[in-house]
Formats: sequence, C-alpha cells, structure tokens
Amino acid sequence: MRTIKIDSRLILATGNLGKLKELQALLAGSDIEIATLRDFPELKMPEETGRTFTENARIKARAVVAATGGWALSDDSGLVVNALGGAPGIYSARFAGIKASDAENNQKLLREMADIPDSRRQAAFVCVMVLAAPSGAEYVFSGRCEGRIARRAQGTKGFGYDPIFLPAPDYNVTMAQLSAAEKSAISHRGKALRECKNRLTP
Ligand code: ITT
Repeated sequence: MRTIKIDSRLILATGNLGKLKELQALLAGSDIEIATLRDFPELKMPEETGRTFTENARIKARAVVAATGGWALSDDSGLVVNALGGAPGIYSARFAGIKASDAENNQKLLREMADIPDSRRQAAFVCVMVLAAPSGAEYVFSGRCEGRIARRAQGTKGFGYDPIFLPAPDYNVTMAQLSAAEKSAISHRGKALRECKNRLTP
C-alpha cells in the first residue's frame, strides 16, 4: 500500500466540535501540524448536496483545499437504522430540522422507534473521511460501528446520537457512557482515522 506524505499542515474540515475534539485527540502526538476551520474564519463551508457519505466528505475536503491551498481531512458521518430503511443516514445532523439540536434529533428517533421491538433495533454509525491534497489527490477511509438503538437516552459524554446508541457486542451502556478513549477504540471515526494514520509516512 502506498504511503502518503503530508508536506504542510493538515486542516480538519469540520465545524462540528464533537468530531473535532475526537479527531484532535486521535491525532495528538503525531508530527503533522494540525489546523482547524477556526484558523480560517472567512471560509464558508458549502452545502452538503451529495447523495452518499463519500460524496459529502469529498465536497467538504475539496472546499477546504480550494480555499486554503493546504491539505484537508473531512469527516461525513451518521447513524444508519435498519428498521427505518437506513435513515437518518446522511441526514443525521438535520434529522429533526436544519438547526435541530442533538437532543431534538434523539427524541425524534426515539419517537419513530417507539413501536420497534428490541429484536429489530439494529443500527450502525458510519464515517467516511476524505484526505485531500493540494495536488488534487484524494484518499478515502471509512469506519463502521455496529449497535442498537436504546429505549431512552443515557450518558452525557460524546455528542450527537451517542446517548441512544448501544454499541455491540455488549449493548450494556450507551456510547455516551464511555470515556473518549473507550469510544474511539470502537467507533466509526476511530476506525477510519486509524486506517488513515496507517497510510501516513512518519
Ligand atoms: P461537519 O459537516 O461540519 O463536519 P456535521 O455535524 O454537519 O459537521 P455531518 O453532516 O457529517 O456533520 O453529520 C454528522 C451527524 O451524524 C452528527 O451531527 C451527529 O448527529 C451524527 N454523528 C456522527 N458521528 C457521531 C458520533 O460519533 N456520535 C454520535 N453522533 C454522531
């Protein structure tokens, strides 16, 4: 497998503080200089008009490369619920409306799942990352975390749907009851970023 050499700082192309914290923790200690969108306050991220996680991740990474001329790493992710035909999927951030809070999204999902029995509550978190170079080269990484939708929200750590997601194989605690390190060890984002880091030259 070809290794990737990042010869300038890497800009984390996300405006989601929950994601940003997890990405920064996973990249801590590496030799790569990390920047965030806060370093580019004039940069306006484009609308996510793609039909897939990968298309949306490409849109975000390309916008940051075009605006900055640097390397960018984007993350498009979401929750895929079997009993809802894959929803909310790429619409996870805006499930309960454009400016919906995490709590509103969780409540809407719990409402829609109210009549679904435990045997049919399977779900997965999905993450696609695009690492984009100023040269136009792009590398795609992905990760998936299987689990089930809980009956009620529990836990205060993490973000998004973490309080109502019971990760496999134990399904005993929600993702929001795990420490940041425990979550990253099993999470969709942790898996995608480790795959990415494995390709980078030291
Ligand atoms: P950026 O596009 O700026 O990165 P965003 O929040 O709009 O931020 P997405 O379009 O990728 O990003 O939506 C991801 C949504 O999926 C996020 O808002 C959460 O609702 C959910 N999500 C993703 N990863 C999650 C995680 O680790 N834990 C809980 N929910 C997660």
